[in-house]
Amino acid sequence: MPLTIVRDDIVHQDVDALVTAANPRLAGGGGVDGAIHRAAGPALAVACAKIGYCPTGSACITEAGRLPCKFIIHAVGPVWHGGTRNERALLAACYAKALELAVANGCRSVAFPLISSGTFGYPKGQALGVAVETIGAFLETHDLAVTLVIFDSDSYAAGQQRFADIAAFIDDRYVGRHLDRFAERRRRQALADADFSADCAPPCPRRTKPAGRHTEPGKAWKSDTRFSFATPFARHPPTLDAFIADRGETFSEAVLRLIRERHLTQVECYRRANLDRRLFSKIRSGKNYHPNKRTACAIAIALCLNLEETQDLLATAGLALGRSDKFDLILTYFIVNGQYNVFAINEALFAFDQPLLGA
Ligand code: AR6
Repeated sequence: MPLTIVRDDIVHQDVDALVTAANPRLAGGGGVDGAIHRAAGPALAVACAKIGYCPTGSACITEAGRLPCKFIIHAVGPVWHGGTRNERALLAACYAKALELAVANGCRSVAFPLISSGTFGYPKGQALGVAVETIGAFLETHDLAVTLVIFDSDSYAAGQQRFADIAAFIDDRYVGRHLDRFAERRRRQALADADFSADCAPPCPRRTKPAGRHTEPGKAWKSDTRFSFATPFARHPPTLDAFIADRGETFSEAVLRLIRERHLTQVECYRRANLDRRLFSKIRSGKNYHPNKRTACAIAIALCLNLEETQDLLATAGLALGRSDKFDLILTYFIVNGQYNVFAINEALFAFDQPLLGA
């Protein structure tokens, strides 16, 4: 099930459980804990007092007072001491414990703040990394919708610093594109000239199977999703009905074929894609399902497709990755570097203020 990262106030989240960043005495305080206690009313402090203590690196659960959610999970993160006192492991442990408590209490959805990253001083960029990694690992084996709520612009900027290499990749492409403007114009002109000479050549009845593609024998042009409409027809062109019917593999068919070819289960596929199970079942059962770009790209990531295979899959849905869009460039960056962790990609997309994959 999906992990979503949003910028918001956690008390506005419509979930079964809210996680708060507590201290070991569960005594309430400022930051996100203060906001949750104020919204929940005095009943929350009474429930906390009954428990009395929760060690660092762990979490406990109470009722939610006046808040509309069912539970508040009090997670106690570590105070930052420069990374010398096992802070990373303690932070990961309190996320893991909070997730276990949510599932054990029948929650289907839970929202987290960036624990320890305020009063407790954990560097925000690193805190975000620990949160995404721990929640991502948990979701590989559990069905739970998790929202990570980032409150302040500092956390957001910290995320961007962590992705300096992606920023450079994007800049390079932008700069490259502008510098290459004239070269690109010449290249297009050359292509147009080549097309013109192809049009003058004898008509080609069928396209041949392109090298390295996943096409079934005898169905070469049918599954070649990049069939060019400029390609001349045979001497006897098909009727419009036949032409439309012969449009090749749909997105849903391509996804099911790729899952089989890569020996994945469908559950593995939707979890790796950060997709909701119900959405995936629509793709599976709707032969003509038309995905949006975030969904189609999420599935390409789950299937570990290379760039050409990704473009082929996207093309079955009339989509493509280009060079003029940050979302596309970030996806391209991860694919060409062979990095297929959807949660890490979403962390980067969030840092660059782009829509996330899947969820
Ligand atoms: N919604 C979402 N996130 C928030 C909100 C909010 N309403 N308010 C703050 N944050 P902190 P800690 C972010 O200090 O570092 C308390 O006094 C905030 O920007 O709340 O774990 C407790 O009682 C930051 O990124 O928690 C403890 O004594 C993140 O939440 C101590 O502070 C965590 O900041 C815990 O310190």
